[in-house]
Amino acid sequence: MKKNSVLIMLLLISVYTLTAQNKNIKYPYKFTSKGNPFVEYMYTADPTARVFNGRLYVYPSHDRDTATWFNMDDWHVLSTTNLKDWTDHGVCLSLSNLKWAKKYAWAPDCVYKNGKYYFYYPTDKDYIGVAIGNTPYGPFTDPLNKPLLNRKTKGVICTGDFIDPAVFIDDDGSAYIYFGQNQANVVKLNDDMISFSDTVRVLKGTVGFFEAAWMHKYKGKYYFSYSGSVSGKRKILYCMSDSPYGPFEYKGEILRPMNSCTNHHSIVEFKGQWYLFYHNSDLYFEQNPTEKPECNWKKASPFRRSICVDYLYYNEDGTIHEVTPTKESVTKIKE
Ligand code: FUB
Repeated sequence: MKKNSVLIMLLLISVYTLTAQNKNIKYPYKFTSKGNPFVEYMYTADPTARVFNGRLYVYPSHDRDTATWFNMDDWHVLSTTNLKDWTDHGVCLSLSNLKWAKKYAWAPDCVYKNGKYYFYYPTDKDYIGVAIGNTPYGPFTDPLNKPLLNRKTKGVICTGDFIDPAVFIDDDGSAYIYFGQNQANVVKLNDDMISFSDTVRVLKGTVGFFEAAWMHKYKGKYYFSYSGSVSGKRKILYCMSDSPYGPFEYKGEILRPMNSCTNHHSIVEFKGQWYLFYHNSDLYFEQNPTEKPECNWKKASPFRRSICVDYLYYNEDGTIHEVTPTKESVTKIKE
């Protein structure tokens, strides 16, 4: 057989494998992680991990099987109690459920407050919406019938895409939403979680911020992490502060550049251990073995990503140890 025919055959097999698996799936769908990336039946990206009632939930975005750009339509929810055995609860929200959003269902977040789950999501590269659910896996419905925030909201500075909301709830119950590209914006949410009276501010002290805002707290300090670069390719970087508003002090790198070109993460503590969730294009490259497994914006790989999880450790002084991505992923938590 000629080399070209072999290549075409390999390509067809890989496309068929993903789409065929997808078509037969009935939700909730249970699967076991075989290592990183841990979701193999569809492409997933931008994983936000949250813990509700002793169960870890992941809210990824969903890259299409045949994507050649970030044309994403819906969001799934996955959950686990041991990081090995997972349930995909299916689609929790779709662009088709939103009257005002047309395209680009990108990186979401979900938090719990006052008996409800609040799902925050960007669309159209211009809007950030909020939807409410009674369970962590939805279904979520839009209470506002309009975006919560947009790039023209007073105080917003956004010279790039208006995307990537991440909500942080402090120990006193105050909730802050971080978002943006090129500039990291923040605004405190009202107690209803679907409005704000505070002014939007731009965080001071971040270095090389691009996108993928994430805030977490450890031993009384505020850690703002994000995809960005000091020079060269996008890494996961972080800085620290004594306040959720900053000013921040830049601390360094958490994760090296990924073969997916984009880098997007979340940091979560679950059953006494800290984890870094992130994405790469390893599944795509396994399915397309003739392609070089490196970032290439001219190929489909940046748009067919897959989520991973590895351990995250702190140093004695509270700084974060750089995470080494593994194929093995994490081990099953004993229950
Ligand atoms: O998934 C679409 C976009 O790619 C996200 O919003 C960015 O953070 C990047 O991962």
